[in-house]
Amino acid sequence: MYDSVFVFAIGLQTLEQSHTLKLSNVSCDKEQPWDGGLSLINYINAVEFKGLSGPIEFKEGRRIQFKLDLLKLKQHALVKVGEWHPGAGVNITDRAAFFDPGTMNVTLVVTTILEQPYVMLKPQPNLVGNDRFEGFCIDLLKEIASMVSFEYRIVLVPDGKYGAFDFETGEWNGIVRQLMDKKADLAVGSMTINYARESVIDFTKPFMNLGISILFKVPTDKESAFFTFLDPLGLDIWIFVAGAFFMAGFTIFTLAKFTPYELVNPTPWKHTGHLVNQLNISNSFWFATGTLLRQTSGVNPQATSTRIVGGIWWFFTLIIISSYTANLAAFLTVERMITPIENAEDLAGQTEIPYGTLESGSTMTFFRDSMIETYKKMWRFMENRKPSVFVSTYEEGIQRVLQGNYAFLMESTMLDFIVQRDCNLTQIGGLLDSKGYGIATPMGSPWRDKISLAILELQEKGEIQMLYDKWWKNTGETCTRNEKGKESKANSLGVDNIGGVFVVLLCGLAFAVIIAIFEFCYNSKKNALTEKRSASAPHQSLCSEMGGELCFALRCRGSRQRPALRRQCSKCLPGVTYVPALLDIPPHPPEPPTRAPPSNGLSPGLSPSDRPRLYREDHMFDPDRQRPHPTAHFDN
Ligand code: CWD
Repeated sequence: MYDSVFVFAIGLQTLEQSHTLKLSNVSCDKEQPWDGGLSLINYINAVEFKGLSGPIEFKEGRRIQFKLDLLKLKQHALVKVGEWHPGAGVNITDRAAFFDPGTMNVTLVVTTILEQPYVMLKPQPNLVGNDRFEGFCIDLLKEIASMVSFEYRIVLVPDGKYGAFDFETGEWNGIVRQLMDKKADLAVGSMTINYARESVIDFTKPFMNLGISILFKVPTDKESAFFTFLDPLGLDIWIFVAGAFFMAGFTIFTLAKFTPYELVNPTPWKHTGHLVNQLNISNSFWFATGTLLRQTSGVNPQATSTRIVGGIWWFFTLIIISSYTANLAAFLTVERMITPIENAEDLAGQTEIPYGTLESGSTMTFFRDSMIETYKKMWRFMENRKPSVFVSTYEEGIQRVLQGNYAFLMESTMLDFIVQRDCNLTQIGGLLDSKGYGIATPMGSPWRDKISLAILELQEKGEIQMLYDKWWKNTGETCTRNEKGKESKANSLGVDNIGGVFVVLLCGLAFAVIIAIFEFCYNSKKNALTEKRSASAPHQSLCSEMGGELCFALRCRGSRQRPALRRQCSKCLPGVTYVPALLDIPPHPPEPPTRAPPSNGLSPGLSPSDRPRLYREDHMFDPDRQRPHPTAHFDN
């Protein structure tokens, strides 16, 4: 400035010496230049002298032959670190100086606000200055100050507010106001970076990420435990189990009726000749009931097909009962929370439970400025609710939540800190938004970039995470809540969980039906062959044999005749006892002989001449399972 005024003065003086200076009024509207202007420019261009900024010389109206020094503000002085020439541009002479943080002996005023665990007052009363404070942000500030090299003095914000724009007064308040008025150089705390603030103050890179969430009191009302025993299985599973029970009972009953191998001697110690199908309708369902309830029923299937049904039903009941027992244990031990609200939409959709935020904080402005319909609705509710739902400190918000019937919308980092320490409080739903905390500076502060670099370095080294662990996890008494509590809320088992066992049951029943058909065919064929071989019996075809058997199985009443073998249903009551057909057996069998039994597996005491008769008997009663006593009495 000095040199330029001097150049102007010399030019004007030279002009005055050669011309008589005529001063005239010049109008801004009329584009009429001052007559002496051109001469003055020419005299200025001709000036040459050594000024403060070096030799001064002009060519075509531009200064030539000069250079500018590049200076760096160090602790006590400005140090030259390079030069700039009009033609050559910048020439750095001290590159290291750009990376040297320097040790400027400056003391910055750091404004903050008390908030656990970011900034807290130490309990000792006689502390002064910065020593009065502790917390996550205090440790962070200490680290940053040593990296960026500055001293600091912590002061609390007078109005105890973070800072929000008041539309009525058109003014900012809180920490933001302090920075705007340059009453503080930095603001360290849980200061949320948002658009409105960025337009009046600067923020460093975020050192922590968070979002808004809902703090609510853990409900104490427990659901009536009267019918809790039904809860482990879903309604659909109960219905399917009932269906499976009837299907298994009915299948075993039908197959038992159908298969010829289900007949047993009810008095094994004495051969009366009566064969009984134990699996009548009531016994079949009693068998299914006993198995389902892990008890015995006294009835045991005999045929392969009915045993398959029994086996698959046992497997089914094993899975169902095990699943039920395991889930019942979960239902009885897991604390079941019946929360009236599950998320922000639930809050917005009701008016019974008031909800609010911290006053003059970014959470409040989030709802105030949001364009999302749900949040707009929530803001209208909060704004109009009387008494006010806003709180001036977050502690007040927590107290209101603990008193019940109030939900506090707060920042997740703080919420985590609180719910880890107070088992009566819980988080509802997820995060409503995503943002970060940063260190705030006045607009254009030279400290911002340096602090941002320091924050990035601390983040990469994991030091911020270590500070987080120190202040969130390793301090004070924490609530020993089951960490998995929220997820381990016992849920009723549904088709998705155990539906497969029903499929296995159906497949098993279908397989048993196939086996029963096979048994039926096999037995019919055997009967037909046997009867053909009998000299005294008329010929019986396989089809008629099968028809007869089927008819007998389906109707189970009256009697039917076979040429050589006649079976008759003597009773069609439960526990059907049918008596094998009469063969040509003498009413009084021969006296048992004294000789040893033959090795052919026939009944002892019968002579070889008895063999045809015995053959019939073997045919009637499965030789492997039932052999009538020679004295057996057969119904006719
Ligand atoms: N703040 C807020 O708005 N809500 C909260 O729940 C907490 Cl804990 C703090 C202040 C916010 N961080 C801000 O910078 O305004």
